Amino acid sequence: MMSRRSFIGAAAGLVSVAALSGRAQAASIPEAHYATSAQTQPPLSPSNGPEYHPVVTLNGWSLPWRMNEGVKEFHLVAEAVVREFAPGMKVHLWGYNGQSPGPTIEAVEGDKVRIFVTNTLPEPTSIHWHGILLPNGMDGVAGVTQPHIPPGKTFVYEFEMKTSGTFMYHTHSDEMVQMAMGLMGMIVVHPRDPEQHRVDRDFAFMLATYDVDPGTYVPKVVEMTNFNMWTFNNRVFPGIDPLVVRLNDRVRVRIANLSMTNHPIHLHGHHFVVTGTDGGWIPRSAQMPESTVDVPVGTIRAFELVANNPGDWALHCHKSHHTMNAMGHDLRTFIGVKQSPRIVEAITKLVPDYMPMGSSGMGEMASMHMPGPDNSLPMMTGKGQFGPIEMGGMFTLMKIRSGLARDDYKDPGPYEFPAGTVAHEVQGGSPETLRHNGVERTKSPTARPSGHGHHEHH
Ligand SMILES: [Cu+2]
Repeated sequence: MMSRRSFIGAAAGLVSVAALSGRAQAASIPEAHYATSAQTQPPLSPSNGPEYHPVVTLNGWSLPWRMNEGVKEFHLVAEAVVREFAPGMKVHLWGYNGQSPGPTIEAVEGDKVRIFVTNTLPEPTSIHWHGILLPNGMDGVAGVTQPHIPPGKTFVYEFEMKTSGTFMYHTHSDEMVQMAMGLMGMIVVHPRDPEQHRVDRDFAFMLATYDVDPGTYVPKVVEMTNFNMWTFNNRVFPGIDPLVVRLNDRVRVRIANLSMTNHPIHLHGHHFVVTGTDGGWIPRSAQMPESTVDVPVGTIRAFELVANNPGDWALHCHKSHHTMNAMGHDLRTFIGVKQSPRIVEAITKLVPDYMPMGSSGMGEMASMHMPGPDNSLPMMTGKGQFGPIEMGGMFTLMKIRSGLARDDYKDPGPYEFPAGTVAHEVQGGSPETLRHNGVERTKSPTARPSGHGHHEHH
């Protein structure tokens, strides 16, 4: 009990509905904890039941439970929430217990769980437990395995967490609308033996996408392909917290994809191995070294690395359009096109809000202060210690530092590079000087037939 209480006390933005825990213990439905902020909450160590090493949900939190005669009882409330995607932009979503995605549910292999689901949405819902092996009637497919949960009602699901691994939960009722509104969360089932698959830091987050017109607040739920907000746990850069890691820690990152497309997630400066999916753990003999892992739709990929290279390492989706925020303007490609004042004037007559930009790329936009509509973010933004970062969407940093405490997840600030280790300008490098000094661009020798082609024998 102590560790749960001190966690709740320490974690800003985490509150509990029940005024008296004694009253809640006596009630047949457990209290519903909820979170009021999108900040990453510290790991929630188990207050009872078997020991495990808890995960850290990026810009999220884990749901406390109560133990009732050997069964872990959780309470999810499906409700309308306001989720801040990044400072300056809030989106009206549907979620669970105050946020979207909902809180991570953590349990241990072999745990019996009872999950109460209260529906305060304006329409019926249900929850499917993706990847969990359970009896058919607990699978949450509304109309097929259970009646819909009507607005204002509470249903209960009860099953055993038979296998360890990374799973998720999401609505399985009016799915197109309810998934597009954010009704999803993660489930982490820890091995019974805490030493099995043991890591020092264990991160989890979901991939989701939304179509929110700049200046509006509600995602367009009929959208199928044309999304403009690419999120890690319903946050976009620069609103995504860094993954803070102690030098030489063994690190796991669990990524679940409930968007409409695949996301190749790339980590700089390290090689990792993919160790798990939503089907369980991958045998060592089948693990491949990678530096990018593609996370297909409706799946989970967990990868592990030894963080032996200190620094600020980019962790991002490799689809370059997914590391941008919504475009507030219709942009055409003008790279290499000289835009003289005369041409700009002529175009402006035809297109009054035309902005001359992009003739040498669009990086300059990151430092332009274009007035955007209310509740919108710059397309590319962020400021690093060397200049503008020119990113948005699915982008964050893994910050690897020596000298951190075991449980220190605080942002350590920008990396202090050892002297002489940063790429820098050299003197005499201008094209003119290079020519003057006889450093010419050398044509490589023309390729010749190798001599093995059969036409040689004619
Ligand atoms: Cu992507």
